[in-house]
Order: sequence, then C-alpha cells, then structure tokens
Amino acid sequence: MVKILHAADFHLDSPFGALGEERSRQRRQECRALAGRLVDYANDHGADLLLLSGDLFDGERVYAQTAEELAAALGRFHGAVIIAPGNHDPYHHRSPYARTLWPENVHIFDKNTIEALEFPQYGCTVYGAAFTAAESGAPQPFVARGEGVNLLVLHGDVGAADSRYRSLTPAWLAQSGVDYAALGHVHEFRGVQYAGATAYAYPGCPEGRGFDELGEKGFLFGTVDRGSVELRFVPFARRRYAVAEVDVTDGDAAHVALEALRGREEDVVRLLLTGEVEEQPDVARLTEQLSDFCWQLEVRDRTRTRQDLWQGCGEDSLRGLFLQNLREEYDRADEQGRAAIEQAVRYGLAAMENREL
Ligand SMILES: [Mn+2]
Repeated sequence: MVKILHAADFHLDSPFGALGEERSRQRRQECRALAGRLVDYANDHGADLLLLSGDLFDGERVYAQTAEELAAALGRFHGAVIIAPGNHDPYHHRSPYARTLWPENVHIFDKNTIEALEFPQYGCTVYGAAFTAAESGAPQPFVARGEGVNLLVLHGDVGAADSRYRSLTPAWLAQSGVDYAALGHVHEFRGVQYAGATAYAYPGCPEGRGFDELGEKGFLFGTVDRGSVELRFVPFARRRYAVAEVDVTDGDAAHVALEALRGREEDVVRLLLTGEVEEQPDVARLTEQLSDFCWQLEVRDRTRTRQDLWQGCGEDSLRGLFLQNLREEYDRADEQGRAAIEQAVRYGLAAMENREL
C-alpha cells in the first residue's frame, strides 16, 4: 500500500489580469506558496509520493523565483515527487524543468513515451511521460508489469478522441493495468472513475483563476493498493471564486447582498443583481459599500426596472391586444381578481419577451 497526494494544474504565474496590478501580484504570490502548503500537508499526513500531473507552470515564461520556490518546497517533502509535464509546461531544453536545479527526491518525466520509475522502498512502480511540445498525440499501448502497486502519472484528455492534448481512452487506461492513473488537464474534480480495474481521476486545479473555475478547489489524498484506491478530495484553495445571484426585488440591495457575502471574506465574488426594481441600483456605490466583505468584488446589474404594467394597452401589436383583452376583465374584477389578472399580465409579457419573470 502506498500513500499518495495527487495534484495538478497549478498554472503558476498565471497573469490574473482581471484583478488589477496589486491584487494579481498578490494572487501570483499566493499560488507560489501553494507548493509549500501542499508539502506541509503531505509531510504531516505521512504521504510516500507526491504525484504532480502537469501544467504546474502556466507557460514557458516563468519568473526564476517561481521555479526556484517550487524546487525548494518539493525538496522539503519526506517522500518522492513525480512530475509529468503538461501542454502548458512541456519538457524541452528551455523549459523551467530543464533550467532549474531540482532536489534529488524530484523525478521529472522528460520524454513523450511511457517510462517506468521503480520505488522499491514504497513497493510501487510509477509510469509516466511528458508533453515535449504544446500538443501530443495518443500514447502507445503499454502494460504495467511492476510487482507491487502500479501507478501512472500523466497529463492528457480522457474521452476526447480528437483531442490535441494527448487523447486517452478508457480502453487504453483499462489495458494498462495500473491500479491508479493520476491525471492532469481537466480543472475540475469529477470523482474517482474506473476503466476496467484501473481507477483514474483528475484532481482539478488547486486554485481557481477566474469565474470559469468556481467553488472548492484542491487535491486528492489517500492510499492505493493492488486493485483498490481510497482517495478523498481535500479542499485547499487559498481563495475561491464564486458567482452569487441576488434578487433585490423586495428590499434594500446592500442588505440582501450582504447576506450573500457571508463567509466569503477571502473569496473573489461576482454578484449578479436580479429582480424587478423601481430604480436601477447604483452599482459603483454598492461595490464600494460591500467591498470589505470579500477579497475582491464585482457587481453586475441584471435587474429590470418596473414598468407600468398596462403600458401600450390597446396599441396595434400583440402586446397591445393582449393587454386590451385583460384590461376589460380587470376593470370588471374585484380586488382579488385584479391581483390574479396582474399576475397573468406579468407572465404573459414575460413569455412574449422571452424572458424569465
Ligand atoms: Mn493542460
């Protein structure tokens, strides 16, 4: 049995351009600190192997400090680190992998064909390969022959047959015979899956970098034995990205929004104001009022201004005729009936304008 921490897709030195100069710098620093935090966790929990499945760097242009900090952090790990470079950080002579002095416990795959690393001290063999350019074809079939636990560390695209990013099929994973394939490329954890007897998973990226990478981000931790894996997802992101929809129809926008920001002091939040209002909310003022309640706030106004329900009644249009019909009934109805007819008008207009109520 071998105890592993599996992470991928750090994308270090991502520009975070949307955050502005100061915060993007802070965010890059926080991401640089990630490897150190991971190693602390792995050491504290007695991991044997740290499996890093590529795209650790966002691109070739990496601050020297970034690669050096990563190397120093990984060198503090008590076990072995195995890296399989991805399409964003392919291995070649100019890559940060080739130009940095790595500690002895760090092993980096540097060829685009599957190779094996033996770790008799942990009773396992680790297979893997690198991207050596920004694209890669599907890998050659291979069959794991290690005596103990067989692991695979690889960056690639499962299920996308025409992918330029090393298309991997469940059939290929199944016939490899590895006990666990530690994959990278997909930025979202979607559970541990099986191809035949081979378990495989993407841990997702450990830090969200935009509103397309929402919610909890982290890594996988646990044990792999011959024919069995027990891994759990560990949320680890320093900051989460969140989109919160806030209906401000009934009530003070600032007050309602504040509720939605509860517990998000460290997060990057996009607030979407929805509903029907008398007056358009003052987005700039609201942003200022609420900005202390999360790390970074963006407010978007999606509200509709309440309009006179009967506007256009009697006009020579679908809307006009629709309103005219209901208006006659409205004038004859009692109070309860009028409320029901007003509701019918709202539904009818929404349907005609092809929008939600
Ligand atoms: Mn990738």
